[in-house]
Amino acid sequence: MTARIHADRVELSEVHRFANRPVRAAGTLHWDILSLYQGILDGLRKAGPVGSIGIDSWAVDYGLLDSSGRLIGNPVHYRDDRSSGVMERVVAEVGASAMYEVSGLQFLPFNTVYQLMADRGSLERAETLLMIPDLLTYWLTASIGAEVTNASTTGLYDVRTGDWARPLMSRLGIPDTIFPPLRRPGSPAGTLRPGVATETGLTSVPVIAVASHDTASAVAAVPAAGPRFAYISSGTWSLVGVELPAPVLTDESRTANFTNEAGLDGTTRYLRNVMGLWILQECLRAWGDPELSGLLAAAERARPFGALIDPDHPSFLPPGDMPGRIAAYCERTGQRAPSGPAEVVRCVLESLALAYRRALGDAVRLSGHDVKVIHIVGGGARNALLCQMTADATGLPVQAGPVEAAALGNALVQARAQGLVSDIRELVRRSEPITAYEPSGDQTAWSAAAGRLSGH
Ligand code: LRH
Repeated sequence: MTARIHADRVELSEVHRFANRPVRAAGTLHWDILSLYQGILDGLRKAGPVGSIGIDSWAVDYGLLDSSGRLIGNPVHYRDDRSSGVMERVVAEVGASAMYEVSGLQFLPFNTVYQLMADRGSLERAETLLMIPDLLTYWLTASIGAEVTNASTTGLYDVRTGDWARPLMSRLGIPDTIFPPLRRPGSPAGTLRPGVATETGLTSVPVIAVASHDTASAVAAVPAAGPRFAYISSGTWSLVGVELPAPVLTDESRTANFTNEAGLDGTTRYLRNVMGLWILQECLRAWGDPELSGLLAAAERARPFGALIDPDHPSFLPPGDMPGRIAAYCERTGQRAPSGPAEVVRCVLESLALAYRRALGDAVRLSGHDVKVIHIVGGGARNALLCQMTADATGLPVQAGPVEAAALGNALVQARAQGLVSDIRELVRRSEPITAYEPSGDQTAWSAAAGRLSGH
């Protein structure tokens, strides 16, 4: 994406889109990192002259470099099952409180820390660990660093001090020497290597550290006008929460499985990972990728509150036969499984809206941060049915958009670092269309459905 900064608005354009297709090889699900890097080089070449570059991506995954700076193996996908059972073992050994009071991180089986514990062999040969955006930055610039918003998803970052959690690393036998110095969003991250400059036609272009965790960039671009908002960064995942000045590290927060990820400018992204549109995407894949708009229209007409699932159930995490897993979940919980795509889609969307309601209720209760409006950003902002259900299920107004929030947050942090922008959210508000949804429909039916779900 390129962003052009005007005096009163930002104009985003897509210059190059490429698929991100994970590859299973010898039983392990990998990211095709070289193909992603090639896509970046192609995109830079097509972009033409730019003032700066910033990279954000999904969190938790990493590459390891050996002593000569070469990548040891292909980064493994967080949906691979190599870390299955590892979290339980590590938590039993170290203690959930001991981990949470340092990292403030939600307990998810794929957090970097558990992946590393499952990757001992590579760890022995590793000199440097780079999270995905840091690895791509290194290939572009030769500069090594760890951007904080993404570092905060490792489980090895201390949210109290804003530094790596070295005592925790030593307790786990993970060498602290592999973790590079931290970089804050807005700080320099090198300039293009001469070879990259030649290949892309871009010379002396600086790379700027942005909020390199895509969710942090998306939250930075939430077009909120005041502090009393919640957000749902809605894509493959739905990241549901509030922005706070400081982390919440209480026992209640830990047992409610809330995360304290680092946000832009020292804020805390206090949120829960809800499984998100992944469940729908995997259903579509299983059905041979039919047109979504037709299915959503059919789902809108389908009977409300048939079967309900808990989207956060671990059986929905790996890729595979999602309609079959939904049916199996329904059977286990004594429900009639939805029959046919329209009913399945209705079940998934209502269940997501209920999971949002639960996460938002928990966020407000645990943080004491009052909420007047929900901002939905990311691809899910296009899904009118889900946006309306979210307003209905929560009883709160929803403001949907922008879809490309992560790209906007990324670009505007670069622009701010160069003195071109002062208030990121204000510029997004001026630039992007927002669709409003008011709560309507039967609130008691949503409350009853929430009660049914909590009984599973
Ligand atoms: C969303 C996301 C999310 C992480 C997950 C691994 O893309 O970065 O915030 O938890 O991917």
